[in-house]
Amino acid sequence: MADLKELADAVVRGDQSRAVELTRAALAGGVAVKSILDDGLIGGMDILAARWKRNEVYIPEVLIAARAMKTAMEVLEPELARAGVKPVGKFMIGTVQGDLHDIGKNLVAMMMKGAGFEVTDVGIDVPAEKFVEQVRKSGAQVVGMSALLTTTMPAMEKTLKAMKEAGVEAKVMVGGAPVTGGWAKKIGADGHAEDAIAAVSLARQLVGAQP
Ligand code: B1M
Repeated sequence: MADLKELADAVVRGDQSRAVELTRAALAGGVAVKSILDDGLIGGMDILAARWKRNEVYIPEVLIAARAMKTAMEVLEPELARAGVKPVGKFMIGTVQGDLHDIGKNLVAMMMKGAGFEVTDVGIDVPAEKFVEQVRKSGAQVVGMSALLTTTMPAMEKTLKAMKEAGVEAKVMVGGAPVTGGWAKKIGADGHAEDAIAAVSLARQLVGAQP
């Protein structure tokens, strides 16, 4: 267990090479893959999420930690598949049509990965039809739409309508600086999240996992 605490610390510090080294060492030492994921990598991201909630860390620190977690995940992923460990859920995210902002979207995607979701990122300026096509392809249970411009918020409504018309059953959540809970309600989305931490809690709720 001590090694996994060190691994979580390496993630929190954003120390990529140490996180990879400790992940490899834990695997070689016979530590269960699921423990490495839950107590080491996700454990580290949970610590960071709590610090972010308390305004003790800034966005760059979160991004750096998420990158360390992602790099270590690459070592772990084949073992997770071999051990039959299932993700918390499947999440898909994109920035809606007409909108090129992706920093917040990327942060949400990284935090979702850090929380154990399988994430499909469909990028920026994503037309409604592509959301529909990709949600089917990815089998996502939750779809996230991001918008940073008031002028692109209507594209969320258009995309949601297209998904409903196509019979897509995935839950839909929305976010981005100008987006509010009231807007989510108005367009018929299943929820709104203020930031990446809230997005993880909401997605967990939407797939019926513990928030
Ligand atoms: Co743009 N831009 N921009 N811009 N830009 C804003 C958004 C703006 C507020 C600046 C301003 O005027 N003060 C303004 C929008 C005004 C409005 O409509 N309300 C604006 C504008 C007008 C424009 C252009 C139109 C400028 C022009 O060309 N005249 C243009 C539009 C281009 C386009 O998209 N078609 C434009 C372009 C750009 C750049 C390309 C230069 C660049 C984007 C680079 C990139 O993303 N790769 C850019 C940037 C960087 C910004 C600001 C400065 C920063 C945005 C950002 O990354 N924030 C921004 C001003 C500002 O916010 N201070 C601005 C950091 C990021 C971590 O936060 O994205 O809010 P944020 O994400 C948060 C939450 O919102 C939430 O979680 C994240 C983490 O906490 N969240 C979600 C986001 N998505 C979520 C999804 C979820 C849940 C939560 O669930 C699915």
